[in-house]
Amino acid sequence: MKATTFAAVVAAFASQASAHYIFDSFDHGPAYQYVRQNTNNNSPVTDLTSDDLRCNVGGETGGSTQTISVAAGSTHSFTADVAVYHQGPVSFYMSKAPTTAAAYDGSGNWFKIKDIGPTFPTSCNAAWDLEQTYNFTIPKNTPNGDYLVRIQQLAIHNPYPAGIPQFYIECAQVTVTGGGSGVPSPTVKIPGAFQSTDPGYTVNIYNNFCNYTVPGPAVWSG
Ligand SMILES: *[C@@H]1O[C@H](CO)[C@@H](O)[C@H](O)[C@H]1NC(C)=O
Ligand SMILES: *[C@@H]1O[C@H](CO)[C@@H](O)[C@H](O)[C@H]1NC(C)=O
Ligand SMILES: [Cu+2]
Repeated sequence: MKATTFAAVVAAFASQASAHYIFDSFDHGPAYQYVRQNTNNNSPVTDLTSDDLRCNVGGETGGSTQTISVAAGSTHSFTADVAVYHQGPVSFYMSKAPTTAAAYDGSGNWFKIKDIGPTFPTSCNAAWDLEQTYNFTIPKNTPNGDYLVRIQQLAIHNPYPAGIPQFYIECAQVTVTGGGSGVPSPTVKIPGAFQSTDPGYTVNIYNNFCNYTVPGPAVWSG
């Protein structure tokens, strides 16, 4: 769904009490097959200092989540239960597990592999890519091994500081095969990668909104 209509937003609010969205499916598979299940349902994380920013509340380990093999250079997707309808950027991160993806809590280094920011088809008039499914590609030179792949949609529809940006995040467990000897950089820790002073966090998208910088590190293109 490219454009979210006002009617769709109203319908979404009417149909779910605390209506948000959750990226529960990887490569269009069953919910939570390869995505870690969290315990706050479709609610966002808003605390910039919380470990919950890694893989959502209750997502510290794999539980019954399986790990899927993905070839370096191949394209995969996360799908949400309902299409994203709060404006904001989407980013994808990866972090290598010291042992298995299932056992990893995401406390190590993360690197970013993709950003989807707004476009400005006309000056100071943004278009957001609000979808139910978002694609990403595992960089070709990613070293083989187990990783968490993390999707983050940062909802900034209620501008800071009156509103608080909302992080919609999930982690999938993957084993990268056919990879290379790249050195992913720059790396960040989560929490720590996002500050309440980031322009992409504090911006008011309804007021003189003419450019946008997606929060977090630069993308590693691998
Ligand atoms: C997502 O990936 C699939 C498979 O590679 C491709 O057919 C589709 O066009 C992609 N969608 C977007 C929005 O990039
Ligand atoms: C827009 O660009 C200006 C000038 O480079 C920069 O200072 C500002 O932080 C940017 N705004 C956002 C929301 O990224
Ligand atoms: Cu919401």
